[in-house]
Amino acid sequence: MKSVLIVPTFNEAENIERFLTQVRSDAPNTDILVVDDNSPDGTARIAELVAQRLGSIKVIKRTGLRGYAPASRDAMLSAIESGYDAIATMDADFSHDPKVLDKLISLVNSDTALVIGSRYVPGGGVTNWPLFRRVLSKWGNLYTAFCLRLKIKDCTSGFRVYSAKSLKNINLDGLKADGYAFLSEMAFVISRKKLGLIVESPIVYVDRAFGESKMNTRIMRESMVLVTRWGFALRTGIGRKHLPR
Ligand SMILES: Nc1nc2c(ncn2[C@@H]2O[C@H](COP(=O)(O)OP(=O)(O)OP(=O)(O)O)[C@@H](O)[C@H]2O)c(=O)[nH]1
Ligand SMILES: [Mg+2]
Repeated sequence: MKSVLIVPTFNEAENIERFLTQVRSDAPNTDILVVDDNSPDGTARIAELVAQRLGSIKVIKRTGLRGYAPASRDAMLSAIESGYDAIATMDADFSHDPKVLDKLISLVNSDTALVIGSRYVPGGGVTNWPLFRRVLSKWGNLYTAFCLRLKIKDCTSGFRVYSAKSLKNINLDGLKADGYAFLSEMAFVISRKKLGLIVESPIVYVDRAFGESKMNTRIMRESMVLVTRWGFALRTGIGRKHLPR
């Protein structure tokens, strides 16, 4: 199975070289697609230098409107076009352990649409996150699963692997989210369209040691608004046109 790892980056100059080197050593058979949003700190340039050294790394340099979601969607379209079978995503800040990537990829088969590296199944967890982030993430996930009627414990984990087969059935350009709500939206669409099994496998999430989080109130608000709107539309039929398809 041909696999690729998408790594969205914004200002990850302190992490990117070590991250790419580590992924290559832990998952040598997986190509890497860095999708950078014109980071002012020169992340893309560093990634290109590492790519020259290690090979099998492509760097997409986006300009214009930045965002986790549009960057991920662009990279997914590029990965589908390149003929990969398994398309993984990970953060560049070492919150996700590169050693687990191969295992998550190995769980993709013809029945599986999405494998989620999950903090909230037995064996999973979060280390050194402040209480506020823990509560926000845990309750955000419970709320999301309730609204969207998903039997998923960790809808918002960015460490995951999609089967290309499932992605090909999604109109990525028609999705609504700009920020991390994209992650819930993808799980929601896969479930609604019955594109295959969604499997959770435990991961331990580690708070970043270098660089800054891009999480902000706008992104949190977007998540809350979209999930609530979709949950409302599911139950009442009002605003069905807002449902992702
Ligand atoms: N291309 C692109 N990547 C982004 C953008 N925002 C965040 N990222 C990347 O997405 C990944 C996750 O972002 P983080 O800032 O770590 O968000 P988080 O993991 O929810 O927050 P922390 O746990 O506090 O680090 C990282 O690799 C970021 O560099 C963006 O606007 N564009
Ligand atoms: Mg992070």
